[in-house]
Amino acid sequence: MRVLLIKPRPTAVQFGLAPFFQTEPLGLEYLASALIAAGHQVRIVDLRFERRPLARILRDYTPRVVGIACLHILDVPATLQLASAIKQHDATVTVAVGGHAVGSYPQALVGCRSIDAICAAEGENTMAALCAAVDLRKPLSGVPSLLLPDGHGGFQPTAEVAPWLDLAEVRIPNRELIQPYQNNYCCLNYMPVWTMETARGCPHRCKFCSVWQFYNGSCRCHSPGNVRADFEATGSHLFIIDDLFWGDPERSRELASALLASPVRKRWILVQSRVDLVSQNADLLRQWRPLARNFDIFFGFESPTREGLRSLQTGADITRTVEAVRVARALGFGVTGNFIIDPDYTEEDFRLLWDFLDAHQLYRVGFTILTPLPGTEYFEQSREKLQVFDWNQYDLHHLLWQPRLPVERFFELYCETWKRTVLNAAGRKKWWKWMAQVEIRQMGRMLRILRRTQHMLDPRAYLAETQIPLTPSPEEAGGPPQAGAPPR
Ligand code: B12
Repeated sequence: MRVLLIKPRPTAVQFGLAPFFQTEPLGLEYLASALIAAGHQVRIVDLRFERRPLARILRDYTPRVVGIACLHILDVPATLQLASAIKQHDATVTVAVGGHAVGSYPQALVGCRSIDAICAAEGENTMAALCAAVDLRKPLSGVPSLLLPDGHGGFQPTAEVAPWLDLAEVRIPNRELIQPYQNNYCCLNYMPVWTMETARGCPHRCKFCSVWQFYNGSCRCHSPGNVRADFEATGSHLFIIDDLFWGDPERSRELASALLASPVRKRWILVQSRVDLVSQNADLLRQWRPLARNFDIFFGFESPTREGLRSLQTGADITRTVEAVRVARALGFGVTGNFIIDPDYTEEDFRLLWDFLDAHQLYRVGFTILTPLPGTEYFEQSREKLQVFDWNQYDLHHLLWQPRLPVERFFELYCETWKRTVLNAAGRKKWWKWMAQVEIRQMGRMLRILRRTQHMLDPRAYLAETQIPLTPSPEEAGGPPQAGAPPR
């Protein structure tokens, strides 16, 4: 049976990581491997880079099932449009939607009548079972871990819940199907970029993060043999997307040994980790370091003050942050990361943050505005104060409620913060230095990326988009939530 898997093009791509991080649809590559092993024909279409119109693809390929990946809540508006376009093209096609955002918060799709099934969990077995049911004309109600239309615009779960997959049994992702798009995948000056997963889940319970909630607190690892095979199947710039790299030091040592036994080395590796893990595991980091010429660690720094960290319940500590930066640099790792800016920030808080950045020379970092992500406990707790429920504004760069400072001033200081980073093409790292880091044929693209990111340093760009009133009356400042809040 023919199955088409689609990565949508999100409608909001101006701010955040989106302008300079464009990476492959890894989840769909895992699904493709599982479906091909089950005997189906599969194609992946990445609409961010596809030139052919969708209608033509559907007409030429005539899939019986179309699966849409909705990884970020930002992808929801495009997912809804796609689902209805597919049904309009051919009402007999089965439309399934899966991915982190809808698995965590399926309520975002309520009211859409063009979706036949939502996958509430990992997709390998579920999508294979769904396709088998369609192929054999059996009802989808027998497929575990799906949400099916209830006939009133809502969705209800199927009777069974699939167990978490044993990742040792999961096939490595199919990288051939995204080959036509590979050259488009990039992380700032690294292009083309590949992504890879060695583990799923995170044991920590940060209240703003949806990962542990999606995986129900589970943490599982791919087998060292499969990780090595995938490491060898990927190119020289590699972003390892695990949410918590080095999370299990013993397993991580075993994995490093497996990879070091391979002749393959990378030009650049990026991993995401926590400051406490890095500050406590210098030996482990030393073991990993030779695997790439440049090796960056992305830290969730969150907040530069102890009070700020406590309020976000990350369990991290600022002295550990400082120590982690020192350890990482001493071992030859590049330090990058993200700070969370609370709309409650005062002028003084911004200044403290800038002092911290200067004191520790942290200029390859980003700043996101504290955003309760649907599917988290924090989202439910924040409902009363949220004034915006337009998913296009959930890119972590929009205000979703009235800040303590006037909106204009908040964005001025927010942009001033961004200007201190290497992204400021007229600041610390001039644009021509970026150019020097890419091959000649990629210079045009690098220039376009850099131009797009300058938007993020301009308060007018944020003010043009914000849905928060600029000069609030006292009632608006503390008023009731907006009408039209999504269902709980
Ligand atoms: C890689 C990644 C990115 C990449 C982009 C990846 C891409 N190709 O789109 C980059 C770095 C660019 C990125 C950017 C952002 N990201 Co991001 N990202 C991730 C990360 C770390 C891994 C995703 C991944 O590849 N997982 C591995 C694959 C195998 O898993 P999967 O995609 O979930 O797929 C499985 C299932 O979901 C399911 N499935 C998937 N698709 C489908 C489809 C069907 C039909 C079915 C049946 C099943 C199914 O089956 C798959 C296999 O089991 C996740 C964290 C996470 N653990 O998910 C955050 C995460 C998704 N990102 C997040 C955020 C907040 C962002 C940013 C807003 C951050 C920022 N600072 O700007 C931006 C937004 C970008 C934008 N504007 O679109 C949040 C999303 C929260 C939310 N609910 O929206 C997450 C969860 C991180 C977090 N800790 O909170 N991100």
